Formats: sequence, C-alpha cells, structure tokens
Amino acid sequence: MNRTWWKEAVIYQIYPRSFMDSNGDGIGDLKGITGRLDYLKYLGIDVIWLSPVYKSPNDDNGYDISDYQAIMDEFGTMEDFDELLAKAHEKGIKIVMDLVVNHTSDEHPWFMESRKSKDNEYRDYYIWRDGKGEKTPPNNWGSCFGGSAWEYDETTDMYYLHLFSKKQPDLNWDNPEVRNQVFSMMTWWCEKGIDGFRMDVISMISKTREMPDGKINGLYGDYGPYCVHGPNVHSYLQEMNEKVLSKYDIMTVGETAGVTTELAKQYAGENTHELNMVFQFEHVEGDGKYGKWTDERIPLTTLKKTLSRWQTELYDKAWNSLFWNNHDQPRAVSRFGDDRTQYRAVSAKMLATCLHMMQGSPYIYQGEELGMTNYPFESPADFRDIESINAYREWCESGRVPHEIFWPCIIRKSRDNARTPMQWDDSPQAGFTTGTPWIPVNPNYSEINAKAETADPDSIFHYYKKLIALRKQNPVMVYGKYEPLLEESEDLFVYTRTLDDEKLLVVCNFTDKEVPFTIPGAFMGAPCLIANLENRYDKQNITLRPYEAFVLHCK
Ligand code: TEU
Ligand code: CA
Repeated sequence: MNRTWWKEAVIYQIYPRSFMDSNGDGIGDLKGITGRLDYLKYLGIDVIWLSPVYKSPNDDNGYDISDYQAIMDEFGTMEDFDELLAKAHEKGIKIVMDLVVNHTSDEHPWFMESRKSKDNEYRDYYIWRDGKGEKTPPNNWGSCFGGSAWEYDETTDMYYLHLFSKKQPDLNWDNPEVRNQVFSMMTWWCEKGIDGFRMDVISMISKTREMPDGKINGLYGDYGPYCVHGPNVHSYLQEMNEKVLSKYDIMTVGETAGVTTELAKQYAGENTHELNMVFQFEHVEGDGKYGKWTDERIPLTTLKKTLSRWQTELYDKAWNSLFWNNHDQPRAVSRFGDDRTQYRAVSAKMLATCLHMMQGSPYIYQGEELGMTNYPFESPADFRDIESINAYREWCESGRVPHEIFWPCIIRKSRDNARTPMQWDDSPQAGFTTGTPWIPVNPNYSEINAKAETADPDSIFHYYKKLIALRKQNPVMVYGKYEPLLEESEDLFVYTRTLDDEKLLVVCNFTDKEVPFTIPGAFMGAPCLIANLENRYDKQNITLRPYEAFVLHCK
C-alpha cells in the first residue's frame, strides 16, 4: 500500500458560519477562523476542511453558490481568504475546500442566463425538460429537501431539475462546456495554493438521459437509480483527475451517499485515478423510520458489521474516511455515546478511540473534540435548516405523523444539532460572538467549552490531542490491517490492527454497564497506548467500566 501524507493526516471540519465571529454580526467568518488557528495547531490537526465560503444567497448555508471565485459577503473578502491560507500554511496546516458542483445557486449568472430562453448559450448548462402536461412535472422524483425535484419556470414553460432545493438547480455535466468551466475554476483554486477538495454529492453529477418515474418512497419517487452513481460519473472524475487533480499534490474526498464498498474501490481505488477517498454513509444512514428521521439508536452489532466490512474490503485497495458526525449529522456523543449523564466525557473519549484506531483518515467535526452535544430544541420555530423546516412541514404539519411521534425523531437527527455555535468559553454566547448569533448557542456552554477543556489535562480535548499525536508516532494506526473480534457482542467493539510485527488491540465498551472481558493471550503484558479511565490491563480477565476504552500495543 502506498504511503501518503493524506493517509497519515487528521482532518478538522470547519462550518464557517458557526465557528468564530470576528465582527459581532452573529455570523462566523474567515477572520474568525484565522484568529483561532493556534487552537487548531495546539490540537495537532493537519488539514482543515472548510465548508463552503463562496458567494451564496444562503438558501442552504453556502451549498448554493452564486460565484465560485468570490467569498460570501458575510464571511469576508478574498484578501481574508488569502490571509487565512497563508497563516495556516505558516503553521503547517493545509486547507481543503468544499467543491459544490453538482448544482449552483439559481442566482449564479449561468442559471440566470440559462432560464432566459431556450436558445440562450447557457441553456444547456442545466437540465431542462418539458412537463408531462399542464402543471405536471416531467416525472415523480422528489427532492432531497422535500417537494418535487422539478421546478416549473414560466419564462420558457419548462421544468428544471433540482435534486436539492429549488434554489439549487443541477448542472448538466454531459455538456463538455460545463465540465471545462468547473475544471478551470478548480485549477484557479489550486494555483492559489489550496490543498484539496471535498466534493459535495459528487456521486450525483451524472444523470441517466431517460428520466423515468422512480419507486414511490413517501410522497415522491426515488431518483436514486437514475442520478446516483450515474452512467458517466467515473469517466467525468477520470477526466477531472487528468485535467486538474493529477497536476497538484492535493487530497480529494468525494461525498458519495449510497456508495458501496465495490463502488468505493472504483471512486477511490489505489490506481483508478479518480479520488483519494470517499465518505460513505452506511453507518449513519439507513436507521430511519420516517425517511431519515428516527428516535432509535442503531444496534451495535449492525454498526460494527458495517464499519468492519468497510475496513476489510477496502484494505490495500482503496482508502477509508472515518467520521462519526459532520455538519449534516447530529452530534456524535448524543447519537452513539451518552450526553445525559456523568458519562458524557468518558463516552466521547471512547468514541474517539474507536474511530481513530481504525484504518482511514479521521475527520473531526468542530466541537466534537469538546464533546459538544445535540441542542435541546423546543419547537419547530427553533430550526434554521431548510431540511428540518421542510421535513417538519411535509411529515407533521401535513398530518401524516403526529407531532408527539415525529418530534423526538426530528430533534434527534436535525442537521441544526451540528450547527450551533462553537463553544469557546463561558462568557455570553460562548465567546462565539459579541452580538446575537444566527442560531442559538447550546445552553450547556458554561460547562462544555474550549477554554475549560484546554485547561484540564483530563478533558476530551486533551484526549483527542493525544490520539492525534499517537497517530504521528505509530504507523500501525495508519497502515495496520484490521481484524474484528467478538462480532456478536452488543456491548463491546473490539478489533486488532497488525503491521509487520506490531499489533494493536482496541477495546471499547459502548454501554453504561460493567462488561467482563478476557484479554487475548498475545496481548498479556503489552503496554497500554491510551485509555479513557485508570485501569490495569495486566490481568487476563477484567471488568470494563461503563464506556471504558483502551488500546494495548505489542511489538
Ligand atoms: O449533502 C448531501 C447529502 O447526501 C444529503 O443527503 C445529506 O445527507 C443531507 O444532509 C440529508 O440529510 C451535501 C451537503 O453536505 C449538505 O450540507 C448540502 O445540503 C447538500 O449536499 C446539498 O449541497
Ligand atoms: Ca461575522
């Protein structure tokens, strides 16, 4: 297996709107990020993945871009970006940009032209179709954010496709001009010196030309079989690789919802010349009761089965990304750990151990290193996210599912859980802003904040810092082969990693109970690399305490 810097790196995701506000308008910005680089340096991360900072009307918080080569007014200027990049590089931190090119904003000049007339030179930049009849869209597909995936446009009496909101029209990648525009924009950023791209829903850029109705799922038809991993997606990525990516020493990660291990070996194979790695979502999706909404926890055996399969099948063939949460997912400790009791810190450390010891590049989502939790939403008026707002309307206000049933589901998974401001200290608004934040701060900030945790050597923050440092000293954490143990256990997540003569044993208790465990003979007497509780691992039969995690290292 090739050894590369991006396999060894730890990536930290910043959602700029909620990270740090430098001018008191309540919205995080680029200067705010620059001012906090020392914090990230101290944590020890190698790469920042910056969620979109481009010009945008913010229908979907920057994932609707109206100018790919300008900065969103609220976030600052291109000079602020250049300063952030330069200062990050001075500190040895790389910056990976979010590349959102499945769709643009409807306020992008390309779309404003495209909708003007059927013979406009930008017409074919987007996907236009005739309706099936009066007020009937071309087919039954539903958009990811609710409603039809087609929007009627009066000017030309046709519909355009939007797999997300109607302010996010899908680009037509079959048009070579679109591809060239995107590639030259990417080159422009690479020439600026950025260090890579996280590619938003890149698995959806190629659509089947025939657009038949999809299988009904809820109110609408599923576009999945016709738009996800479509006919030309691999050839377009290979073309992108040849024309742009291969010319720079950058890292690329594709957001590929619905990806299987087989497909991942193509998208991110060691020698397929597409991307470096993909985000797969099997371990955070498929647990839904009403669409993606549910109040249930995924059984540990299911979670392990999924993660183990990715570990084993990609070994030596493709590279994994490791994450528990991001800006679209609820908080890790609330979802997989325990955020309601005295076990919050220990369970957050357990989850970190479990993830960082697997094979792949680990991603930390801002605030995860503090054990930030889901937000205590009280009413639908608390939501800011287009997905949550629309979902409440579509599932609940429509009368399909009663509020009492739907509410626990939506608050458990709302994307807004991840988007509340970063908790810096115990001053008003958690030190995030001197003004009124665009989304409320979690009231637990007086207890959970960066100032308190950086000062406490026993904190979650310091535990992450230690895990990141260990990765630098122990190639077995990066390159070792994964093998699961105790696959049937509903309590323990146990595995080994092996690189030449070195071996790690990783043991994580996912419950709030005491669980007996027998240390495998080969690890008797092996030193402990890291543990989240004080314990002795020199007896063969031990009792794990709630959420205990430890790693033994023999060489
Ligand atoms: O998300 C795409 C995606 O696959 C969605 O299904 C995602 O899981 C969503 O949040 C549904 O719950 C990307 C971005 O990460 C997201 O923030 C954007 O809203 C979306 O694309 C559109 O650009
Ligand atoms: Ca600001």
